[in-house]
Amino acid sequence: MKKSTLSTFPALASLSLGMTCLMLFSCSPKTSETSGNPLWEGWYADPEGVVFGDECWIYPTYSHPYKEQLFMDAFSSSDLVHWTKHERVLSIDNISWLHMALWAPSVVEKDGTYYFYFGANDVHEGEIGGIGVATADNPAGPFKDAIGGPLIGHIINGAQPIDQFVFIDDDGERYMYYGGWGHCNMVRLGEDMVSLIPFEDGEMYKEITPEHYVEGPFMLKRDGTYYFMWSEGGWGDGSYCVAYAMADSPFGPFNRIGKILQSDPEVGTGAGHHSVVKAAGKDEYYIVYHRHPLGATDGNDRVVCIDRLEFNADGTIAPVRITFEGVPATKLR
Ligand code: FUB
Repeated sequence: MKKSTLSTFPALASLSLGMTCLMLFSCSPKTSETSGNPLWEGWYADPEGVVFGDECWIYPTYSHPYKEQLFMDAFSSSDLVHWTKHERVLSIDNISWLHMALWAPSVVEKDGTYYFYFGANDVHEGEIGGIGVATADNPAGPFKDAIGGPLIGHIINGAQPIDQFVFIDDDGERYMYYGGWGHCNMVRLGEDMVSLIPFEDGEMYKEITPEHYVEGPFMLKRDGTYYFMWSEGGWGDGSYCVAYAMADSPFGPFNRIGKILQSDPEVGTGAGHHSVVKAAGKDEYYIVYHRHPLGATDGNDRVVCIDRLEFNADGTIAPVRITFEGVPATKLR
């Protein structure tokens, strides 16, 4: 796997980034003080931000036609401003049943192993595909298929098996929320992280779909409250956005409170499919998401951005202000 430092891009790359900015009228060059948005050059979407050690890692979908989505790159940073690209951390080379549409990673570390969950093949019932899992001994991979086929390969409760998010609760319980086509299920992962085990009531799949849910679930726990978030609208246009619910349990009920992330006609459109990272020891959160630059013409013209996620005094989430500046240099550990 190759590695390149984006902050030392050669002149040609800067020129091409400048041209792209000029054409799309909607990105701001990185300064040493702020990250700028988008965070780096290229079409990427569905970013999963996660903190490993003292670095923030972002694993996005390669946002190109389905047939070209056969690998994933990752990006790491120790200050949210300077990013290093890690090429092809997961690819068709190590997943025999992948043939297109590699989507929306979720990556967690447990006992020194990194587990990379992904959606593959835009699967329909009767086809091979769905949610898979690959492992590596470091966050840059290369990640290799852990079970030789999908972990979830069927349509259960109407949910396409894509867009998984893995959440480890404070008591060590491991849950996966997933689902496209307007339905969201949760499952329980075994201690091995590569198998499903029943819930205490014997169920394997629980449907927890909130009102207006489309895809892209994400869970954040803060001060004992479970903040469940998801994407609504259509990912290819400006209707895409993120809404949330608050609950006392990882099982919900998840009653929709309202939108927190959406288009800003002055900045970008279709902001959605996000994740959240937290600064250690501080009540400080950052939302990582994709949006279409102003002037974008194709649904896959999606770029990865970061902005602050803030809470109101009553614990609800304040609407996110999407920016060209991004966030200031920050140590997450
Ligand atoms: O990038 C592919 C798909 O687009 C994701 O799985 C959806 O959530 C949407 O963002």
